[in-house]
Amino acid sequence: SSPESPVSPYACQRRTTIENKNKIFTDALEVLVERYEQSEIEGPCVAFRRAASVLKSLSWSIESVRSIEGLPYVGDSSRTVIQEILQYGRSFEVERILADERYQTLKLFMSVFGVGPKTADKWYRQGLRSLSQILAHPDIQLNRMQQNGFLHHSDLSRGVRADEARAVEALIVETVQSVAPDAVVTLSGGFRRYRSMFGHDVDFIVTTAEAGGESLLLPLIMERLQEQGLLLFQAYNPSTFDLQKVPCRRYEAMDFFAKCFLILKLEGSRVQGGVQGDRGWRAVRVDLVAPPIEHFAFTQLGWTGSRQFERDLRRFARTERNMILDNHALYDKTKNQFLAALTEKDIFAHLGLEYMEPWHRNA
Ligand code: TTP
Ligand code: MN
Ligand code: MN
Ligand code: MN
Repeated sequence: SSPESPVSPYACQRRTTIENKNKIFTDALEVLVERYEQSEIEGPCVAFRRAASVLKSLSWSIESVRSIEGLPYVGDSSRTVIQEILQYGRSFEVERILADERYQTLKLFMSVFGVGPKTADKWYRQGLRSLSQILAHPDIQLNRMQQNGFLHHSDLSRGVRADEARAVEALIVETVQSVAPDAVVTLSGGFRRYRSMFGHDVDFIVTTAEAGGESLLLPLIMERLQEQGLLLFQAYNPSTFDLQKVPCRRYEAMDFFAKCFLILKLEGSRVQGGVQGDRGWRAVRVDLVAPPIEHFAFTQLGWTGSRQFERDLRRFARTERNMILDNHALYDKTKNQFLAALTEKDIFAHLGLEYMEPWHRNA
């Protein structure tokens, strides 16, 4: 796009690579997003997310307020932030948030695996300000996920490099081959979008052509990892999938397929040196989801992200096509029928959208 060409209000109609020409502006807007996410205030959160996403898709850098006129979702609040940055090199509102004790503390608490905005806010209101205060507090009961979040916090908050993600992929592929030779592993999430560095985890879809076989995959994989001493933590949700319940009307669709949230021990030379010195391994967050093969394309589209791309894809389906899209299925409300798909391309075609490569989905 040039400053003159129109920009779609839907991320699924904008090519967004990881090369962001307006990072100084989108970083600022994303601080505002985060601040409202912490307080679970939906309206401004959506507005700033959309504005940041529009700016990420531009092939040009913003150099004047005039150049952002007519861009979708860049409203008064976002424009004020952009204008301040253009004029003073920084936004005062954003600086105030960054310096705010509540913002900093909730950000720290929410950086722990298993801690969301409600728990973080509760701890803050109890007067807690650091991770060590939480661990030392006698009345705080951590669940198993949070205990492991604290235990592996320094590794997990370091993020995952692309070469580490490849090492995890090799491990998962090898594990799946040994327990279910017919099963197929597909990388998804940020690393499929070629988002080069610092994913917070590595995401995979595992499925098999054998009817019903997908329900056995995750327990077998976890068992094998456990035998090898590589499973540091697992939270497993068996499938609650039921065709009667889909497509899901909830805006931010969760999915019902079997999935597990893991912390794995990644061993070997490709491991980044940690703060504990060169112990030869690091902890890595890994997510696995196992849909039945006939739903694979929907799961692949839903788990590749980005989250903003997914939100806009569902909004486009609903608003522009009278269809409901989620991680399981696509339902045409005009024709009153499900639309089947073998590949992501089929889904884009059903929606009347030009296919978008994963590396263009970094909205
Ligand atoms: P994430 O792994 O959270 O995000 P990401 O891979 O884009 O970036 P990073 O890991 O670096 O933070 O989620 C990947 C996609 O999977 C995202 O589009 C949301 C989707 N997802 C679901 O649809 N259902 C789920 O239960 C989960 C956990 C994720
Ligand atoms: Mn991910
Ligand atoms: Mn994430
Ligand atoms: Mn994930």
